[in-house]
Amino acid sequence: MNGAQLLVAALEREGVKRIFGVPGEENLDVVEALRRSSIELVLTRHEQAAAFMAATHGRLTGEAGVCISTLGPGALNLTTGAAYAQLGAMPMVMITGQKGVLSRKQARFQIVDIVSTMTPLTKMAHRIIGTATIPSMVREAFRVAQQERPGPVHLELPEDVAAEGAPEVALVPPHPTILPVAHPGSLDRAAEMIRGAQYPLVMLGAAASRPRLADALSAFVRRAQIPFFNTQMGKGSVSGGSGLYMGTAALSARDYIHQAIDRADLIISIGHDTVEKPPFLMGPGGPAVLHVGYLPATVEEVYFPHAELIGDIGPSLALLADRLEGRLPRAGALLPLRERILARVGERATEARYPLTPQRIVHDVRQVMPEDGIVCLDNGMYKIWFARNYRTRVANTLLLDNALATMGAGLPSAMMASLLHPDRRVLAVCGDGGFMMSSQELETAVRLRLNLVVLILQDNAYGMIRWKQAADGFADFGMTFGNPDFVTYARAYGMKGAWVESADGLAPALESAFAAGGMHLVAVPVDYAENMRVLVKELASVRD
Ligand SMILES: Cc1ncc(C[n+]2csc(CCOP(=O)(O)OP(=O)(O)O)c2C)c(N)n1
Ligand SMILES: [Mg+2]
Repeated sequence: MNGAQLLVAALEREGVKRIFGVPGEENLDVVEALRRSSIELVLTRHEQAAAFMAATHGRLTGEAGVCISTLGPGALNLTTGAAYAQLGAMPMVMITGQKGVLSRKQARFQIVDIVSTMTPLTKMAHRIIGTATIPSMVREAFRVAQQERPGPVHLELPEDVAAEGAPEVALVPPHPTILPVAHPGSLDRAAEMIRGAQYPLVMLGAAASRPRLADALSAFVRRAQIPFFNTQMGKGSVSGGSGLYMGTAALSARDYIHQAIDRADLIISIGHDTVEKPPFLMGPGGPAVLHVGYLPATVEEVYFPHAELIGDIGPSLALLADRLEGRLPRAGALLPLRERILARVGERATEARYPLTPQRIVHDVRQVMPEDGIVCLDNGMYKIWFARNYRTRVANTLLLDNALATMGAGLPSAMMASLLHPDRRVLAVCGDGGFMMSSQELETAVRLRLNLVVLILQDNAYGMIRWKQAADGFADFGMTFGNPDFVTYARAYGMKGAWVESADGLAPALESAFAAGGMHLVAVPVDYAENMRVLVKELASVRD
């Protein structure tokens, strides 16, 4: 056995089924070990996409996704994915090659200090310097990546260590961990705060979307009967139909949902992670905030909770509900605002304008997606519209990145969702800018025979920045570009492509793409005039 085989055996022991990446010659021993293993090597066409896919595996399963690259240039291409997983709290293990460490036959060719590069982008970055430590380092990598707050870990395996004969070292088996639950003293204090509130409101943040939490959160909301809203990354974490959903805070202030937030005297903030664009701004004289989290809140200028409930969120909330159930006569005090907020947000959703309005696109997508269908967004203007207007009823069915908010992750994250859930409808929604940052991965998706529909919103521009430019009073300059003919482009990859030709054409185009199965691209022209009309002019009149 050599170091590479020991590494792969340790990965198998962690339950790894797939590794995503682009190998280089420094990884060849690892590739050979993978060939003889149960793990599938999934080649991508850019390392960044491999990292986005591995991170999304971690996000959707709680188990670290794994990606691999060569040294120097390949490893540097993983860095955006590392930051994506770090800010987004997605467990991931990145393995990169390196030249031999015992001799330097190629001098400094391609050598970049990747461990130092990765250190600020990860929870842990280490070079493996001998085969004896491989089992413990792999176990430690997965432990660190997966434990709260989850994130990326980097291991560098130099090619001479990979090729070196490995002694008989036992693998370190993983074991189940049970997290501590909130202390009875803080539970009593939290319950007292909530019982004393006149206008309580629950907020569900990014950590509320951890895959294991959905049932516990839904139970808490059902038992406490306090209305809730969510942050962008907290969408779907409570099963729908509770009648308590008030909206999504896609903007930091002055959206309709802020009418409820501003009236609340207590916000029970569950799983909020301040990597997200603030869902509301704390300031002097605002509501009291009770932070419920796996870890204490980070204190920010705009987020400084007055009390905290720290511990495993699910069981802690069950104990909190024991102290609240049936003892909150004011639980629903903010509910009378609900109808009006949701009605305002839902306005003009069926307008027959062409090019299509963002509201219409969100509406039509919702119509063709079943409750458990997964929509994966890239980053652009439409993200705000989907966050505000798209109603989710199942956890992790609207995957968006409100943390690094990078362009280019929409398609790879949808590919991962489709690999994990081949029997569910999966839709990637991308702008014409973001799509072209990872469009080469269509080849990967076709090769993997995925069932996936990619919807491209075409405005021939970096629309989001163009909107900000206009909203800030700058001249319209420097934000437009040309595009390939997306239908022809899709066909070149062996996929089906369709262009939406009328306002009523989007839903049928998506429906027939899903019905046919396989890889489809649907391109639709979008009219972003609504950005100004709604998000600037109309919302300016919403009470501060
Ligand atoms: C990698 C990266 N580069 C730049 C940005 C800044 N940025 C945010 S949205 C955006 C425009 C997105 O354009 P497009 O994908 O066409 O979506 P649209 O807003 O036009 O719908 C840009 C440039 C970013 N978030 N990520
Ligand atoms: Mg665009």
